[in-house]
Amino acid sequence: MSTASPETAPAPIRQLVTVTGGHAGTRRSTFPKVRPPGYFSPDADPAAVKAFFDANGYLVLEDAFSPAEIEALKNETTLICRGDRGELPDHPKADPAEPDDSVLNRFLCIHFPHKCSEVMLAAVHNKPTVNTLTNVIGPNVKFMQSMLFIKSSGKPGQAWHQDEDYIPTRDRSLLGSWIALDRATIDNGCLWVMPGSHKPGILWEQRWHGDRRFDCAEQSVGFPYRDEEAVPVEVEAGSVVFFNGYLLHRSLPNRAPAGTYRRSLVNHYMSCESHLPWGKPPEGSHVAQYDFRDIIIVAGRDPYAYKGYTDVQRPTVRPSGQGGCDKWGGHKYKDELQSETGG
Ligand SMILES: O=C(O)CCC(=O)C(=O)O
Repeated sequence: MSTASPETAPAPIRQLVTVTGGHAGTRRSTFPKVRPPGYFSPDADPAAVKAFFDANGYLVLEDAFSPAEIEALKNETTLICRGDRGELPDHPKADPAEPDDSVLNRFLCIHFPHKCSEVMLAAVHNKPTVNTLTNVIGPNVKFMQSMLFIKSSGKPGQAWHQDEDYIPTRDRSLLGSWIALDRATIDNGCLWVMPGSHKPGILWEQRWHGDRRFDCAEQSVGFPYRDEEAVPVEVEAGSVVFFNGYLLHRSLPNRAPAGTYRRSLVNHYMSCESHLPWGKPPEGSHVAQYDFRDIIIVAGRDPYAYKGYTDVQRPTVRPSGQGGCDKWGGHKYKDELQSETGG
């Protein structure tokens, strides 16, 4: 029996945004019908998978997540953005009457969604993913961070960069696992990779780009590869793109029709054997001893288990660059500088 009076009647059930992503139902001509090299199914020969990854620094695992799992992750994305999994910094909980599209449009990327969502946390342990991780990294694998990209139409991409610039390992074992929640295409801002660029083991200089196609993070410069050598990694929802932490990669803006998204969940892993000197070492401790311990073991054993584990990271919202990059150093875009100097 309902006890709701007209004054206390519950808000109407909201329609969660789950089916508007990518180009569902409108396969674009750019999408590879015949897959390029580097696309594997979960039952592919592990030796072939590892050989491709070692040579190129990336690979695609198709059908790693079921359609039901992807639906659950998209639902959860909407709930996180609305503040229904805990209020996000500087983003008050959305009014129940506000449409999902309007809420999702406020976000480019949310860091550490696994800290507020059981569904996001479960994705960290996805079986085909863990099988691939143990194949290419080794038997002992730990996880340390997640990022949830919403990237609605019109949102910027990320300029060329290498993830080990942000999350340093001591054995070059960092690996990103980029889970497509929507079909990712050139139009809606898929990943682009520079095949083989992980091999020299060099972290290239980073500089502010001043380019409105990209968000506030800096871009790598000075490397001996041309943009024309880059490969777009177009994938279906449910596929995972794995890439080495030294691989140069970028994404371009989402130029797909308004009201669509290029959602992806990116989880980062590395070998358990390496310390993780990530962030500022505690007062008085040397970086050589520093080992960040807010981690999850996803395979094998942790030789540093005796140190224990922490739970310190919380969800944060990454600035999109729209409205300026003040929080990331007050950088100005090229066109702003030109208009200031009258150029
Ligand atoms: O998803 C994107 O647009 C960029 C992701 C990326 O660059 C990363 O995860 O390092």
